[in-house]
Amino acid sequence: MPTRAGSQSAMIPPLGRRQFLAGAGATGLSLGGAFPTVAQTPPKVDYTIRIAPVSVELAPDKVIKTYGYNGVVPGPVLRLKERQQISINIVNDTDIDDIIHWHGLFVPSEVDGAMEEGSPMVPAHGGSKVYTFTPKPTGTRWYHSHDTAGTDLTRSTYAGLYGFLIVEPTSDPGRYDQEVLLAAHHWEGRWVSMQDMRKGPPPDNGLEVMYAAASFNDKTLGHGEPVRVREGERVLFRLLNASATENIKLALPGHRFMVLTLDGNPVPTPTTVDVLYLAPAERADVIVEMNRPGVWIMGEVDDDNRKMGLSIVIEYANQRGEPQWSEPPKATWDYTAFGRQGTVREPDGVFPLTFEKILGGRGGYNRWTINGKSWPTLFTCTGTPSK
Ligand SMILES: [Cu+2]
Repeated sequence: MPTRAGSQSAMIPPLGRRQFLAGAGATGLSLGGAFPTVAQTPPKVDYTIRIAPVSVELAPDKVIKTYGYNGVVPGPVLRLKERQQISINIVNDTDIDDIIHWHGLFVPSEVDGAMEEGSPMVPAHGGSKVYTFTPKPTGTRWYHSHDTAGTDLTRSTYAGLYGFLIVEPTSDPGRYDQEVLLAAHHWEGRWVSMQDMRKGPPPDNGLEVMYAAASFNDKTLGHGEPVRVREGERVLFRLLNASATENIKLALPGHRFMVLTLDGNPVPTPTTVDVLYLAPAERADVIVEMNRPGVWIMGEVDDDNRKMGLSIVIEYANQRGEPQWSEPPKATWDYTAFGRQGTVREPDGVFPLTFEKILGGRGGYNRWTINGKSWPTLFTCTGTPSK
């Protein structure tokens, strides 16, 4: 599976307006024009996304049976133009109702792809829905299933139901030599009692999810094409943590990440880091200056996660040998490093939010609350309103 930009977008069959008009024209012709035809103008559809079962070969001995978009995992890269309206037809060829959420876009709730906000589900067994919206703001966004998985670790974001959605600005200086898209994901989740496996969790901790495999895009280390680079290149990595539950920490030995955007939005202070932290759903656009020729492993800092497959080979031109990994410098993650310097205005109001994990006991499920309540029970935010 290609990791390069653009290579996946070629796989999307855009169903253009012209094709529809051509079809309509042919129908009109066969009727001979003798009857006033009832013009059933089909909506203009720019893309069709089909939700269906798919097999993902992470490695020859690791084939995952899951669900995906248009037969590929991640789904096709959607490159949309800023402020240009598009229509996306979603077809659901699975046996449960599903829905696609456009993560990070400012769009009306009927087309946002969140059922609790009022977007309709796409019915199972071949149902379809056309979502029309104008994408904004620009940047690295993504799309994913917004179905509720509950305790089923094969559904929604546990499955291969995610893809990049990039809103391109009308003008882009593009100060990089190549662009690489990497979506991290964890596979084959199962519920376990952590306290039975290692020390640490309290004895009455509920079940937690553990995974058997992880990947960048659809491959584990060494089973896909390496990212091929040349000395002196500036490579733009668009990184997405599409794992359902896991935080990830990424490094490329001997190289540093210049963070330009977080969650698709330009950071006020672009900052260079050795290790990049991404929580589920987070994204970062980073530039890496390729100035350490060799064959390297870019991947999870945590050994177990990296060995489970969350890594990829970075290969300089004319370099051979086993891919090298080395421990990155110790680093902490601090969002304020990318923020605006200077003093922060006093807040207009203060609303304390208390997040709690309620232990489920061995074999039970943990719960989480904000101010003592769990969704969909609403809580009243009490605090100091504006002065
Ligand atoms: Cu989301």
